[in-house]
Amino acid sequence: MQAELVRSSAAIEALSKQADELKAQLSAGNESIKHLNEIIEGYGSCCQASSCVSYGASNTVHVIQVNGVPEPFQVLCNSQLAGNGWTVIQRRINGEVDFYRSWDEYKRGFGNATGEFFIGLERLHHMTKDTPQQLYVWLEDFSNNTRCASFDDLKIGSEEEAYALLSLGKHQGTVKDAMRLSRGQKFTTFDRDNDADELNNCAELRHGAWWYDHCGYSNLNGFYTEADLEYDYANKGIFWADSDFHESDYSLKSVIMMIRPKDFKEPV
Ligand SMILES: [Ca+2]
Repeated sequence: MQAELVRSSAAIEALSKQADELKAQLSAGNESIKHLNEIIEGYGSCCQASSCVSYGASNTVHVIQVNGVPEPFQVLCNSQLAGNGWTVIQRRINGEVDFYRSWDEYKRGFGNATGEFFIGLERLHHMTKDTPQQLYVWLEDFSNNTRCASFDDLKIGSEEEAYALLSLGKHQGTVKDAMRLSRGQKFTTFDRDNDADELNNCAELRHGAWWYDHCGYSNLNGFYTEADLEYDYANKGIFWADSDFHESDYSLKSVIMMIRPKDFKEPV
């Protein structure tokens, strides 16, 4: 009798364990379905959304469709740093992604929208072509000091124009305008030298890719490192030179570049 009871209780325990496992599977399945629905909704609303403005207060990845770009694509939205509606175009946070890349890679874009990435020059051209855009640059050093610079009229040329920085607009913010020499410059990569330095390729000198002049005071696609750059890698790191912040011998910890239509107004 007792043996039977023990057997039964073992059987009940096993059944209850099975039930728990099934419940867990069901819950995981529900989560997957929820996630798939979110993605489908994203693609459904993509055709109205041409930027993060449509997504309001959001800090996640959404799908947008931009005039002139054949396919919808994923973007990271940001409403934490400077209000709603910002579309992130470049992000450095941990050195996971190599930014020393070719013209074709900068043209197409690379990296991961939830991590480090560059959105791509072709998209950037079309995103800034018809709608005047603000650019917001957020910088953080390894002591967690942050600075920002904003510009009120970013415009990137076409590939025929070598994705030149046609316009940047008026500068404001808590850090100097380290892009002042980039105004009007074409984009340069290690395999496409469009800079103003006749002897060198600035992308090689700076281990980056940028709207280099000669080679200029900013290098946000530079080499990611926590090391002191003074000797070996000076001028090759991620820098935004400002004598009141850091010079070109200091490589920053985090960078976010993002854009938003100039005529954006927070809903009342
Ligand atoms: Ca050159």
